[in-house]
Amino acid sequence: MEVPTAKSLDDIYPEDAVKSQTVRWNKLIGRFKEEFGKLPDFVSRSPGRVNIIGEHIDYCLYEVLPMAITADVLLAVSVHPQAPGPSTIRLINVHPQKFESREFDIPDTGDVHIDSATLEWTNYFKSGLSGATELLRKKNKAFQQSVGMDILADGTVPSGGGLSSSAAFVCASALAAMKANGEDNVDKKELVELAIVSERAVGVNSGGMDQSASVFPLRGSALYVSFVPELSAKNIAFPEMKSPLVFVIAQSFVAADKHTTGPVCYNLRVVEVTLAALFLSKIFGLKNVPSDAGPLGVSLRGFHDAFFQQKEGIANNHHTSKHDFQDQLQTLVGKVDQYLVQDEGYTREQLSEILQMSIEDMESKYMTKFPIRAERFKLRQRALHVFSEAIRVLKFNELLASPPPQTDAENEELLKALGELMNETQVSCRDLFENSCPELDELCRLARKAGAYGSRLTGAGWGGCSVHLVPEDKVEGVRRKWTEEYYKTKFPEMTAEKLEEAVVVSRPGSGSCLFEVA
Ligand code: NG1
Ligand code: MG
Repeated sequence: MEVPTAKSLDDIYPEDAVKSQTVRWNKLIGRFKEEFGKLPDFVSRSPGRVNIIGEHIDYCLYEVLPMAITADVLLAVSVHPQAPGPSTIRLINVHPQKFESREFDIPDTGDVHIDSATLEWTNYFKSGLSGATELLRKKNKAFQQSVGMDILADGTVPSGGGLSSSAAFVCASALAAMKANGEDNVDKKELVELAIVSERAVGVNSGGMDQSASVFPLRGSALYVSFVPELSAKNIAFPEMKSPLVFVIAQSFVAADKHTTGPVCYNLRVVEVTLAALFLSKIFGLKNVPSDAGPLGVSLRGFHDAFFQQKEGIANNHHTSKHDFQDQLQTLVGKVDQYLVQDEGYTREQLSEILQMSIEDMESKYMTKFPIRAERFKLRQRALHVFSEAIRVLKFNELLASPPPQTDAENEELLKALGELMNETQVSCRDLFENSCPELDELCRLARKAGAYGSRLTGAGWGGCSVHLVPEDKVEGVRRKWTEEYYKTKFPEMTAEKLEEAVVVSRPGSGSCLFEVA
């Protein structure tokens, strides 16, 4: 499937957003003309996402269920004519005080240099550009170097907020670079795959959920993303319901910046689940745990499939029915409980002994590319979270696929069941994966008190955003509760404008697209 070229903003946004988006897009084009003295050739757009369920399991290669939101990144682009010598990229942001204008050259070799040690907004552009360059080279041996571009960027996805501004930026950038270099029909899957690898170049050992959720979605659907046997995504329409599903997103305003906290938060978790996969494979004497697409080359899903292959002779576990797959996961929860017994975590020495691998080897293989800091590795808790979360995604998906409720009671029952799964995720994140924080816990508690069916953190956690399944008639009540008991109490100085941004009711939006201007 190809990235679509939108003809009007009605193709891109939910009905109620088109008016305000028209104002924004016109402003963007006007500003572009002021800055660069001409019209852009096209606009490349990619949205942020909210993850409905399936947290921190994408990089373990288990299915997840995010949806695209309306907030997005727009890149208005004018392409320079091809010329010998270095090509120049000029990048301006509509908020130049926050994101300074930059200019850089791409040398004749075509290679794009990224200094991932610095937190710099244009790194995300460079990473998309560099990924696109590589893909274009693969497709056309003669391709070497990207053309130059003038770009004006406008992003409405809050950064560091768990709504994946980074993936939106990388996907929009890669798409812009493909288009600028003459690729009119960009394949969605190719774009996602290149964006996943590109974003790792910026220093985070990420999974593939965000890029999938930014590119693939069709408006009105959630996205069921699978990573095995290969990356694929299925749009899941929400069931027709008398009182529809409403997801409310609330910011904690605790900044969660993965580049600073990576070594003790996100990147550490990636290492822990990898070590858990190695540990379990060793304990069960698995011979064929294949290396896979997980960020460190070994995943809990890889262990899972190898376990059932060796124990039960199931060669292609991805053909196993969802029901049996759930049973397998339940079995694995039991195995972890029985064999990964150390609540206090495992030291490097203990792991080295169990894995029969020297500490130096272990460190150089798994802890060097993305450095981490830890004395003990809580494999038990992390693996319990991953397997149980994978079960919850399957259950949630099953509920969405159930026949539409006919009566009010059935409607209520479905909403409650969905909400309950989200609540269980929050408990698991808080207690087992330890990626929540008191502020996120508090937002969830308040929402449930005001009538939310389900409440949990969304995205990486340790701050950032939360997502809540709320009955339509209780949305205002929940908002009031947060305003009074969280935002105003915790941030008494907060401006009305910022408060306005804190809570967003989001409908499932559409994925990446291009828009031709000239
Ligand atoms: P955020 O921090 O919300 O962009 C991150 C990862 C995802 C996924 C979630 C946790 C990146 C780009 N994204 O999302 O792949 O692992 O955390 O479920 O690092
Ligand atoms: Mg991100």
